[in-house]
Amino acid sequence: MNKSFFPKDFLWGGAVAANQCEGAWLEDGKQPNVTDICVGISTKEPGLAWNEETGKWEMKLDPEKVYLSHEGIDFYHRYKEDLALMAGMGFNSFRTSIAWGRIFPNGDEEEPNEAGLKFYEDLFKEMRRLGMEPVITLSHYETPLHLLTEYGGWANRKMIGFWEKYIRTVFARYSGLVKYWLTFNEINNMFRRPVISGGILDIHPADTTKPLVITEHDRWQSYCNLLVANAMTVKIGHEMNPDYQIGCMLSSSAVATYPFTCDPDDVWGALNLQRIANFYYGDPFCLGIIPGYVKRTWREVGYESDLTDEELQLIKDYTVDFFSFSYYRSGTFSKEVKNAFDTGGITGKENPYLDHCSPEPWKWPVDPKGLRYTLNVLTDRYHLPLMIVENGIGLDETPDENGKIFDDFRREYVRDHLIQVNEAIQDGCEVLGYLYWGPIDIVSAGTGEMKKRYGFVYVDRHNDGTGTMARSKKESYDWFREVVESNGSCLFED
Ligand code: BGP
Repeated sequence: MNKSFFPKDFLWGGAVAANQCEGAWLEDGKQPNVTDICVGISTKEPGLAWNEETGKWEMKLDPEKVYLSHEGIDFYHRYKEDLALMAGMGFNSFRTSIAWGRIFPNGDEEEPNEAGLKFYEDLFKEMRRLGMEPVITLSHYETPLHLLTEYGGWANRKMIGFWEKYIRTVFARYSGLVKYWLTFNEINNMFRRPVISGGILDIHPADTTKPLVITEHDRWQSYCNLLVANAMTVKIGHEMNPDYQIGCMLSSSAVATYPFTCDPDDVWGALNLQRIANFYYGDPFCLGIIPGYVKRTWREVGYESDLTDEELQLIKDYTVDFFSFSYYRSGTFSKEVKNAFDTGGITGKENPYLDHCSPEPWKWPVDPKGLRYTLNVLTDRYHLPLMIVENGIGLDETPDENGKIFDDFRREYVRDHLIQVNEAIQDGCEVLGYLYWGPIDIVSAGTGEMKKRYGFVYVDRHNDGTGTMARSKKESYDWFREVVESNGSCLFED
């Protein structure tokens, strides 16, 4: 049946992250967070160097590199203009993150930084003034760098205490302004990008030229610490404000991992990949259990968890209120190739049944039905409300001689994915909202580029750091406004 089933209170909006848009990386008291030393989270060379005298890692930026995130798109100073552009599309919600380093610059201070608290208070008030429900990520790869270089980041149990101080501070300050909170953005990517996306650093490195190497012990110790921190966030959030809705946020493109053949090895491999790339966090966050397949891995790598019975009970008792996630594309598992990963999901053998992908150089396959599949798999597994907080397509776009950008590819990508969301709602999936990733051009997470543009709004800023920062609407801007204002029904009109 071709008609809209989007509920009347459906959240329509867009999503960004502090480290990819705000800029002002050292302004008003903020100290570096871990993304500030990287050009994209896929970097193999973060700006870290070992100091023999202090016996610690320290920030050492590469003068040859352009760290676009340091200025971002200057959202820190221009957010009123940008939110007005979002409101111009009829958004009733908007996702961004609080940069932890604006609130506790080094992460271990006793008192918070008032300038940072005030910035986000003004930002959330402006969202509400414009009719947008804030959806706020507590950590979007923005762990204060000092917590890594001084303590080793999430491999150190002390992080749980630093985290508690941070969330109590922001939960108290933004009560009445924020209802939806997301804990750790795509924390399931931590195993592939432990330093940047998880916030772990080996402070006793065997090789002081390799800052990205971590031990199996630190990997799984951080996993356990994060499970405790996530459950603690739900507990404290509900105690401080019963209206708070607290969700996990997982990269979930890998849920749509298809067996490349009906060879049982491929079928098993696809399930195993869903587990090691997504469910190994989703199961504890949503079901309160540490799954047997994780414990098998612990036996195989010789890791012994030090979680106490009290902590295991906390994890069991305080599961999340909803499951938020990113979906960009599907992938395949074949026993003949080794899967790789990027910020959009897994890469492996190309699926011959998908008829197109995004243009060069990223060539992300387009699989709208994979989003319906993902929504249904997550519903069947967790029976929780779901919020799509990232879906979108990055394109290399240049305005024409009249300053226009005709982004038909983006309009068709969004249309086809929303039609599948509509199907999933009819399948019985409880979908809270669709927040498009990057409604305004921002710095790419994976590559640290401006060239990879997601926006309905173009920003005149380029990979080499040049540009006027001027904003302009792309062709898709008015189309998406019509989708939002019609609550999706225009998708089904001839
Ligand atoms: C996810 C991140 C976002 C966003 C997205 C797109 O991993 O949560 O920060 O950037 O990837 O990735 P990219 O910007 O690399 O295209």
